[in-house]
Amino acid sequence: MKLLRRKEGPSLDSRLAALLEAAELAEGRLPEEAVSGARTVAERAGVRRTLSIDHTVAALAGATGSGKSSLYNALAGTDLAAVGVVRPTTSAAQAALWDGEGSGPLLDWLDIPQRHPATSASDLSGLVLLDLPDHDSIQVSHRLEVDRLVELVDLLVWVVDPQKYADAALHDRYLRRLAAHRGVMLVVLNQVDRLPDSAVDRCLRDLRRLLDEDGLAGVPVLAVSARTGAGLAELRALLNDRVAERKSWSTRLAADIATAAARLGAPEEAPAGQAKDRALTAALCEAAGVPLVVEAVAKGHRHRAVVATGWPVTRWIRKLRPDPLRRLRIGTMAPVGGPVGGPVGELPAGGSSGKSAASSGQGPGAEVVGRTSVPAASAVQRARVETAIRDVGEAAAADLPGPWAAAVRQAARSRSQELTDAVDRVVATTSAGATRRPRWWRAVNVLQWVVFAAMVAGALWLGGLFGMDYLRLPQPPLPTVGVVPWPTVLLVGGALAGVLIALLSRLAAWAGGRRRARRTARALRTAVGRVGDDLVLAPVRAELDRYARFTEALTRARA
Ligand SMILES: Nc1nc2c(ncn2[C@@H]2O[C@H](COP(=O)(O)OP(=O)(O)OP(=O)(O)O)[C@@H](O)[C@H]2O)c(=O)[nH]1
Ligand SMILES: [Mg+2]
Repeated sequence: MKLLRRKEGPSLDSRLAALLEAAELAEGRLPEEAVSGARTVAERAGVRRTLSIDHTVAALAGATGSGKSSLYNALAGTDLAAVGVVRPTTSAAQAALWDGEGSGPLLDWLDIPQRHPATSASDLSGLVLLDLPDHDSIQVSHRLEVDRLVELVDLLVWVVDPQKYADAALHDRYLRRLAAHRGVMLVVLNQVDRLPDSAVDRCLRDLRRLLDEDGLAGVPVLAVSARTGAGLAELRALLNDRVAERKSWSTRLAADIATAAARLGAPEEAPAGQAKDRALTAALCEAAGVPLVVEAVAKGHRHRAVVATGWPVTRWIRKLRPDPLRRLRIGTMAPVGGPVGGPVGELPAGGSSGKSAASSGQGPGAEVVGRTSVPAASAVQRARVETAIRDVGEAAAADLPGPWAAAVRQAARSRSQELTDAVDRVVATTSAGATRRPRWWRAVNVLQWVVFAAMVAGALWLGGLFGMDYLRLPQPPLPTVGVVPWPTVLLVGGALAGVLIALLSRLAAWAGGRRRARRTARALRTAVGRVGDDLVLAPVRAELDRYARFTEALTRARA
């Protein structure tokens, strides 16, 4: 017996675990009924396998008056159950035990207090035979008792009689639904002593046809008479085979698992979800005002270049105008733990440092990054984002069964509330680096002031000479460059050089601004794409993954 337990155990074990796993993964996705049904089956199976597996619990079930109690008595060899003319007769299930030692906990679990030892031949050793009330009873309690025990027993023996074997109540409510349990089912046509011999065969053929239609092909059908004892030997032999195999309990549990798994869903390959993230990134970029920011990056760079490297005589005019980038409140608030000149300045040519920007934008260190003043998204832009999110959900849900498709669509939307803030944050942090000042500005600035100083020196020198001439003082000797006196060279040369340096710097700043704008655009697309990935695609992927694990668990549960 121990050997058998080991043989049956692992596969049933893993199938049970798989069923539980599938139920857990389906929680909140599939109808509660199917999920809790699977849990109940798993729980019940778990208990049954810890109880006596040396006993096979077979139940005689059927309509009132079909002769269940008569058959029960005939098999047990003594009149244990009342056989009556008043219908229904049996109101509570009772058990006849063949070698019932150790079956106590099993019968306790089945909640059957009435137990009797059978007195007939002990070749049925290990059989626990139950006489059930009628399944089609006018008494609700009878029907409930039957339904309860039909779920629990190892072997179902349906007792029908020649009048009522085609009853819809039997076929619709029980047999067809239990098609998966055909391996643990027998059908007994009782009261054949009431039929002429020729009618028995016809009746059996008809019953066979009905059972085949119920999906119960292969289920043994026996013609018996509890009254005359005809066919009882065959029935005993059949029961004996099943009891000796001691497999009915595990076959039943396996059928339970298969049925519960089937209620959770059909075995399907989880489709590989493809995500439409391009459109999403584009819509998010538009809504977050990325084109506006990129333009401001270029303009801001030129603005700051003029302030830093322009001709000192006129650069103050530029200072009066606001910085286009700072006007968007970008670069004014640095993320804690990183200099303002962060991401963009350190960008490699590929512009892939959007990651660090995005992560610093979402990390705890970036909390001081306030909202930018980039105008809020227009209704059209918001609608485009929503459409893109919906498309992501639809594309991923395309090949999924209904409830799971709904869960995937919902997953795509689940964090969309966070998008606006998250995207704004990465726009602020990613483009903050665009305010970094190139080193050459400082050198040019120094040069500008040197040239400016020369110009002023020339002017003062000329002014001094002019004053001395005015006061008719003797002129000191005047050094010259060729024929041009030095003060004039300093004044005119200084002015011309200052203007020339300013113009060249402006040219360089124009190119630099364009380059910086391009890099920022790339970094922003990457960073915004990552936000879309985190908040839209990741939940979708998680749900698809859940579905894949679910189908995989379901396949294992059915194996
Ligand atoms: N002729 C004949 N009568 C039978 C046979 N088996 C049972 N009966 C009679 O059918 C009637 C009902 O038998 P029961 O054994 O009480 O039927 P049951 O299925 O237990 O009925 P409930 O307990 O009401 O569900 C009784 O009068 C029996 O004598 C049989 O094989 N042949
Ligand atoms: Mg009865």
